[in-house]
Amino acid sequence: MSALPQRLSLTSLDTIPALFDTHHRPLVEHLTGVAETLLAEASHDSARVAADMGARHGLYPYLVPEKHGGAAVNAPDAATHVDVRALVLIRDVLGYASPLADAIFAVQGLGSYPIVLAGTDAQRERYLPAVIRGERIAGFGLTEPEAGSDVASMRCEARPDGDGWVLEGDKHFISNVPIAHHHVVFAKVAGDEETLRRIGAPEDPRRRITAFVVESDTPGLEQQSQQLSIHHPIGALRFRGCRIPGDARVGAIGQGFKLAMQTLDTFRISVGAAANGMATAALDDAIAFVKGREQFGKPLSAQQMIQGYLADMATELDAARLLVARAAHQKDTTGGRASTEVAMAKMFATEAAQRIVDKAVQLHGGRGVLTETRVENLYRDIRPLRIYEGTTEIQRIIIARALLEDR
Ligand code: COS
Repeated sequence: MSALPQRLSLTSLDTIPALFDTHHRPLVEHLTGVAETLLAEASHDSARVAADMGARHGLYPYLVPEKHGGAAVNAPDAATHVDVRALVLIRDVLGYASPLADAIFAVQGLGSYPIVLAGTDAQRERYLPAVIRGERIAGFGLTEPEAGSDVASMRCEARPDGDGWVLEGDKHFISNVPIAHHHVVFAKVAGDEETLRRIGAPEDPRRRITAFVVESDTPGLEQQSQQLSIHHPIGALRFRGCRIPGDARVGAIGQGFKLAMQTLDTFRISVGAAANGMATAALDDAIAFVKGREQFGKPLSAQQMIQGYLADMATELDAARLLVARAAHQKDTTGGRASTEVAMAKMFATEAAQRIVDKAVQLHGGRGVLTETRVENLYRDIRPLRIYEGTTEIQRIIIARALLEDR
């Protein structure tokens, strides 16, 4: 496994210090040690081991605001905002050192943030301290077989039943499925007209999406693993007459769509950061390889076409880091929506990282497609980032809508 390169200290904090705060500096120092440990550990294929890393290295507290016992320091609203720049720094380093630990960390955040935003005091007390300690691993149940990008078309239903709810429907591509202790699940409240009126459900069915927190071992919930081409815990949730208590609802009836969007708005930035970390790893390995490999009587690194590749890779990586840091800074300092900046950062960084990793594979020649080579692993690891938490195409829609609305 590669040693920690000098370049890792060039996370966005060093590239653009003006966009970070003084309290981010000790975090980066801590993360350098974390990266060294992760790189030294041989096994990166056990989801449970990777999930423990977030707790062992004190990273999960950054998913929860200080006010609720976490480490996320943030100015605009200490109760509900997480420190997005800290998340960006963490995922940059995790993306570099362990894409598996990175993915689990991210979903731990997605599956907790709706509770941070809209949970009751009792829900926050029950879930957040355990999430911080890593005693609970969280999932985020949004995507369905027939509702991916079009979230509002989801079919999963929650029917009022006595003092609780009954969930019916299917979710898939739900990360952390085999290891999650609970999932924040989004479903449309349903029932006859009288019931819907009684519970105050909105008339438009697309606006009835509501969030619930569901224990993984609830009777009527079946979890099935799905196999990806990378090491990543993921699977499906099947709800069949799954009864959950009334206090499992997170936020108001019909608030679910916005809760999901607010959560994505916060965490999508960090997908860009993870992409930057993976791209950094690819660039490091490419540089090391071309310096050592001789063809036509001189090292590849002495050949201008190869130098051109490296220059393009490094420039794209820096541009991606700038966009990610800008979006994170905007989110941290205004506290409001930053959907356009977030979408630009997510789209550009993940697309750029794909190009960077691809070039790194090309520079390695045949060795680039050997499964034992890190760039080959990265080639598969980077691919889902252009899809999950909103595809590149969805990010373009968000950016274009804002442009058209503004002018
Ligand atoms: N924060 C807060 N509110 C938001 C929001 C955000 N980021 N984005 C949208 N909303 C609000 C809108 O303001 C609107 O509110 P009003 O009806 O009160 O005006 C409401 O939510 C509906 O928004 P919109 O009309 O834009 O919804 P669409 O159904 O057109 O969907 C997209 C918008 C496509 C952007 C959304 O469905 C999306 O992000 N899809 C991708 C889903 C995704 O990332 N899936 C991956 C799952 S996790 S791996």
